[in-house]
Amino acid sequence: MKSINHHLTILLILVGAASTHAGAPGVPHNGIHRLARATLNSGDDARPAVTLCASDGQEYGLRAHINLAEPICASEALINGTHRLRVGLLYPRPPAEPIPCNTIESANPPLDNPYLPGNQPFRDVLQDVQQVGMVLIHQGIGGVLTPDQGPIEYAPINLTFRFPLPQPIRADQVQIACSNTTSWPCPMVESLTEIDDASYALRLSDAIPPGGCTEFTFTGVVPPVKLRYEFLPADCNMSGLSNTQDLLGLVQALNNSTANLPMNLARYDVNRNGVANTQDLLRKVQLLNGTRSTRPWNGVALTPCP
Ligand SMILES: [Ca+2]
Ligand SMILES: [Ca+2]
Repeated sequence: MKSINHHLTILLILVGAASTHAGAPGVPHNGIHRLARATLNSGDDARPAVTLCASDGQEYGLRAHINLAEPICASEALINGTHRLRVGLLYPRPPAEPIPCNTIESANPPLDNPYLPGNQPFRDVLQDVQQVGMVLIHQGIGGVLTPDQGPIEYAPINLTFRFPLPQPIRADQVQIACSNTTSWPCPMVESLTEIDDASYALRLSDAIPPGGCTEFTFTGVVPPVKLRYEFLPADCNMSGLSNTQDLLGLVQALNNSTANLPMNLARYDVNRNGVANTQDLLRKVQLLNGTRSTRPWNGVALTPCP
């Protein structure tokens, strides 16, 4: 393949209704115009039509004066110097179907909350510390001493992207933001291990802090993708508030024998010992009162992910 590296003039055509900007699809508006200039590491004379995944998470159609003998990965384009268009894979032929943005297909702990409908952060509601001798150990997602809850593995975080990544991502390309660091600091990335070109294992320096939202941004993916978790100890009924109503929810689950279903341990095995029973009622009362915990949780509302 002929390889060149220079500025190429590309024709940008918006397709579909993916734009969040006002105006009809395909009509230049709000700073996005038909003519754009980009730097790409490829090409000569053909004009493939491709669909691009932009940095705003939208998808745009593109016709470009470039020839691509094979899929390549380019970095980004500046549209009229104002709109940044990050380019993922470019294909040699017009794709039959639009090329969707890469996302995280699955994660363990789960990407989505298994107990509430809709796409939302996975919520950990179990105990926040474990006493080992005289030492209190942080527990929660990413914490190395946090046991699995049924089929759910809490540490490390295993994630699978929807599509293979064109190049491996590194640990320094994972940003972590925590909305609540009053109990303990936001963890750092200890390691990011590639399992295959679409799967990684992420190890943290500590469990994610309780009380709020922890957001991982994978900046090595184009466009960056996010993974969010929430942690509110003792909130067994997933109401976003820890109080005595959660005791009632646990009692009911113990009475109707649903508490020990494998997928339910993540909300009812409060002391994380692998079985849900009346000891978890005791542990929940302790959490509400602040015994062997980072704080009293009775009456505390979760600061949810935005
Ligand atoms: Ca609750
Ligand atoms: Ca238990």
